[in-house]
Amino acid sequence: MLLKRRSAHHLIEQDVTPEAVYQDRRLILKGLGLGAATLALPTQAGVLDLFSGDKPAPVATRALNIHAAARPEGLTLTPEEKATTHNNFYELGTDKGDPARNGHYLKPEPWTLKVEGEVAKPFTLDVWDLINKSTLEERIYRLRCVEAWSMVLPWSGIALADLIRRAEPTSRARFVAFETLYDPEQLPGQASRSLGGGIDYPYVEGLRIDEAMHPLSFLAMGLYGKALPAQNGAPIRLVVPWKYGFKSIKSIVSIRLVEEMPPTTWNLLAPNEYGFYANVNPAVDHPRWSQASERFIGEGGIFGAKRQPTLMFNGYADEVASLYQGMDLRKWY
Ligand SMILES: Nc1nc2c(c(=O)[nH]1)N[C@H]1C(S)=C(S)[C@@H](COP(=O)(O)O)O[C@H]1N2
Ligand SMILES: [Mo]
Repeated sequence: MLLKRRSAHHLIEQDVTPEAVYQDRRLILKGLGLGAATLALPTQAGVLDLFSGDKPAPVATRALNIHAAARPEGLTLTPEEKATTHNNFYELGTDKGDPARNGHYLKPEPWTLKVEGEVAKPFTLDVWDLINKSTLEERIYRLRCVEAWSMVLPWSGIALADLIRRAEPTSRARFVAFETLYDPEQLPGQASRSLGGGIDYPYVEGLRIDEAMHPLSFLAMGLYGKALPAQNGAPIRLVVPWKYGFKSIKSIVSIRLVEEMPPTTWNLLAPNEYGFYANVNPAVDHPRWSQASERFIGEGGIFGAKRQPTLMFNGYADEVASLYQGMDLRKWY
């Protein structure tokens, strides 16, 4: 069991999968697909399709009603095309280009999101009703993946605190647990361990309640002024800009207020590498690579990307450092 998890993990957290390996794996998976009857997969066609790589990336076209953020001068945004073709969304494949190619499986409309658990007023949200009837706020946030690349993007959405407050958390609510949709028909990587990078789905994440209520914590429904493309977590995903990208769980169906610290996907997979807190911290190296610098994805992509120093709390220390006062951040990584 442990061995299986380890090897899957090494496969998926490589910084960039060399093209040759990628091509190889596609062939292997295609071969596997031919014998798919024995595997627990949605459809054989689905498997072949998942890694066939010949579907164009779906393009998000629906414009949102947003209150646009000012573009600070001298700030370089990651181009939209980069943000929608270099993704981590293992349910849609483990290579960076897979989610864009496989996004067509996900049907983000209609979509309901439950806010439940330790609350006085649990509710079910019709996400498209919210999108269609609100003016979403735009926020320009840095997102830094633990794999040492970063992007700066204009997200549109609402403060996470707004939604949580509506449910009136009880005094027992100390943490917030998030869950991604579980549906192997829509997220084919969930159909087997190997397709989904060794993860036990659904993908789950969590925050302490004060982190969740912090004004920076954001539920994004748009990117670049348009509804989220599947590969970026349509129709609603979390963005917690001071934490590693994996905290920013995609395609959320449940937000549950809970008493105990909830399990989180990457912590379950490799507890010595990924803790519950997952704050961006240049002083604490990942066990297998340095955290001191990162590559900013701008024009030109990952290989030509500019190296820059990693900032404590991803540059949001002034806003969030106080949340962790008195905590040993080497222990609570
Ligand atoms: N459900 C789900 N959410 C997820 C992931 C995933 O594999 N599944 N990957 C995470 C990781 S590791 C990162 S870096 C970000 C990437 O978000 P982006 O593709 O919009 O840049 O999504 C996060 N959310
Ligand atoms: Mo990540």
